[in-house]
Amino acid sequence: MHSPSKTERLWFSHMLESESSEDRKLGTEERKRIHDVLARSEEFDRFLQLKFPNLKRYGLEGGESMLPALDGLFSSAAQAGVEHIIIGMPHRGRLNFLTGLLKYPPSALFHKIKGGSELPEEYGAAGDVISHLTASPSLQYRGASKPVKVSLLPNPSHLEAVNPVALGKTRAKQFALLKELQRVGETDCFPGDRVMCVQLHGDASFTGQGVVMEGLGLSNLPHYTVGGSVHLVVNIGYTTPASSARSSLYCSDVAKMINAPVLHVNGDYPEDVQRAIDIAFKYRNYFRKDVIVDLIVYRRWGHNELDEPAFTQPLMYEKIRSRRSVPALYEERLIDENVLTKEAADSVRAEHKEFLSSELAAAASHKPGSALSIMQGQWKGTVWPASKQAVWDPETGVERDTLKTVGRASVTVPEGFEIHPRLQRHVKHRLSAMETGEGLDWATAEALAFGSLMLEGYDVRISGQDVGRGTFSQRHAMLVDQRTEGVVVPLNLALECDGRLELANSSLSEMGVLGFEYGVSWEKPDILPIWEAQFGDFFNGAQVIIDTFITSAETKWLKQSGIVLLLPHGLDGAGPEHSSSRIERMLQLTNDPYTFDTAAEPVNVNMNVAFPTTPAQYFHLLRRQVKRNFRKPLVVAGPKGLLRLAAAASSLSDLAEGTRFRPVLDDPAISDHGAVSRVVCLTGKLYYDLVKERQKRQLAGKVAFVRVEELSPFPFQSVLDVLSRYDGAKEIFWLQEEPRNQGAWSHVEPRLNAVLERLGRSEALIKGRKEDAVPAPGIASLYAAQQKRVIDAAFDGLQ
Ligand SMILES: Cc1ncc(C[n+]2csc(CCOP(=O)(O)OP(=O)(O)O)c2C)c(N)n1
Repeated sequence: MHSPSKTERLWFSHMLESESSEDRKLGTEERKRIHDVLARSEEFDRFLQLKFPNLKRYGLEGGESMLPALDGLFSSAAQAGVEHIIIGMPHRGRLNFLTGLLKYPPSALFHKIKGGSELPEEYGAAGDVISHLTASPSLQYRGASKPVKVSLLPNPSHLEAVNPVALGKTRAKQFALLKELQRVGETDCFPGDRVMCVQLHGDASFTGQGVVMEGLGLSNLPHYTVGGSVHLVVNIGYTTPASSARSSLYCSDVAKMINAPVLHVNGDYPEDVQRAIDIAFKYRNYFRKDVIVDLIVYRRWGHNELDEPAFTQPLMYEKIRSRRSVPALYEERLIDENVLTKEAADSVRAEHKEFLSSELAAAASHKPGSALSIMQGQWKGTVWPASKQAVWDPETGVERDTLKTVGRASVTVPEGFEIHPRLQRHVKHRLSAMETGEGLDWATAEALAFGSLMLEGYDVRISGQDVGRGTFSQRHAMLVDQRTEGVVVPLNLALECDGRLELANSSLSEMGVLGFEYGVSWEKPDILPIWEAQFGDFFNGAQVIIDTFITSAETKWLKQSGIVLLLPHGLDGAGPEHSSSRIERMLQLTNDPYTFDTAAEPVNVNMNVAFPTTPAQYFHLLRRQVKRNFRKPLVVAGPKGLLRLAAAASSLSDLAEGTRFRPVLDDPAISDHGAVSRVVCLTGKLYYDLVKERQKRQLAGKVAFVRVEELSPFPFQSVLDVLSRYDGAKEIFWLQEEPRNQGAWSHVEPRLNAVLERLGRSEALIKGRKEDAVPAPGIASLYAAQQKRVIDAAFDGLQ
């Protein structure tokens, strides 16, 4: 065994050697249960093969021991007091697991296989393939005082991508439970005691997918631990031989990075498998750390049942084909040992076959349930975003006195706590903004959003690299005592409320951390889960999570999420990779309509994308996330240069009662709209550079800058309302600093033109940089010349 910890090594030797072989023997009932699970799995695979020979079912033949492993794990966990298990798993044996252990009705599966939907039709969902189906039954195990609820999460085809999501959901559930227990004075519960994460893997993906290492890397971090996951690697082999698929001896060797123990067990011996998983569970429960079971099995068919494995592995498959199946071998053993009669074994199989036949007959009349689990339980009270009851634009303003209380609280430290001398300015600035009601910067508005939500009972969690202080040293939501390095989160300390702010400084991961945060968003609606990229440019390491969960979970699985992505964005001479959140890509991922149809509004877009230019707008966006009666992902292209820019500051009155987010901001400097000869539409921080330049060129009143603050859904009506004021304008165009093939233009063009058409105007043009392969150049003089041309374009020809 590989472990640098003597305590753990001793624990294992005690665990393995203290029991005699007699003690280890399973009882008759337990052995019959194993047989039952195996035999039914084999019959299920045979039945599917017979009835649906062209189906890719990713059967479990050869790997059937996965089921007794999971059954044993659930049983051990339930007996130890675990009440909820969250599972992320891939395709292999999923249908066997769903129907064999998770009470998924085979009739529902057959209905789906025959082309039906797994979801109620009235929601217009796109649905997903059979190997991503889910279930969340409550299972009662012998010896357990309570049932255990097992939730198998939906997942995309991208192998391993679901694992951080499962971790995040587990953590959020634990956090909510611990808060609840603290409220009633019960403090003897730790993360993991009642909620457990189980991660299943294939051998090739466990070795090859980087997100596995990212998840393992999170496992022992304070804001990411779940008290240990049990990992089960279903080591069934891969179409490419191991010698070409990995550089390590074992597929599980990646777990050595966190010194997680690995138990290798031969799947031909299901009782050993159950013993291994039981030990793994006990280890996880005792040490509250991750543990791996490497279940060594084989795959009787190819990657799927339509694939011929002998193309590439003829010798191995000659051996495999001569083997008796695992269920058959176990059955023979139990018959030999008089645990089971041949007749009893046959009747287990016959009854299951009969059951499956009756379920197949029932498939034709199967109707997916109309109750959505997402709007039940902790999601009760939310509505479906496409429904008439959905409130898209709630008021998000907050009473001034409350804002002041929060603002002061956000920089309050305990007596004797010594903050860094340079942070005194930060504190003074915030206190004076609260006093005067003016000069609120970005971080202040954010603190006011967080604190006001906490006072209303919401939790806020912000996750990412250095989020406590903020990448640009702007946030300082967590302060450090200069003598002791003790940490305080002033909002948690100074506000008396139920809501908590969790500042989750993360490892240097994007996919793992965003996936984790996304999982948090699935757990409950009364939390604001935020992921901040250090620079927007680095989100692409997490593109899989964005594509396969954030943008598409609602339509694939009817799952809502209020996740917020904060992506610092904007050209400021920082070179190709510190300049762009690739807002064009985010916009391309939305299903925002191209056409202007007021009657169809509000449009249920898959995600909101905004580029706010004032702290107040940011404040309202954050609050809107949880004040809506449904949840929707939000991408915020965040400013870097605006964080402390005096010209961008907001006043308390912009956040006060009666205010809300405004998707379009007209130019506040224009008093006579009819006299304006040019209207420049834009989004983001470029606005402030243009205003400055307009002043310098003394062109006040001649050119107006209209900011589109929300890009998805495109605010057709607001844009129309604003532009119709400029009836004397000779030209209206779009200006952006991003290269022409990037930025918001490709999204804006057809939509802005739809508005201009209503106004009887000709199509809009774009001005700014030309097409480029990079978001920004790295040569300073080149950047400056390009940026000057962008600014000049707003004023060319005006006098
Ligand atoms: C990220 C990703 N890459 C490639 C694939 C295509 N693919 C689907 S299953 C599979 C084999 C996975 O092997 P393993 O993890 O050992 O699981 P097994 O199917 O053998 O049980 C591959 C390559 C995928 N689904 N996801």
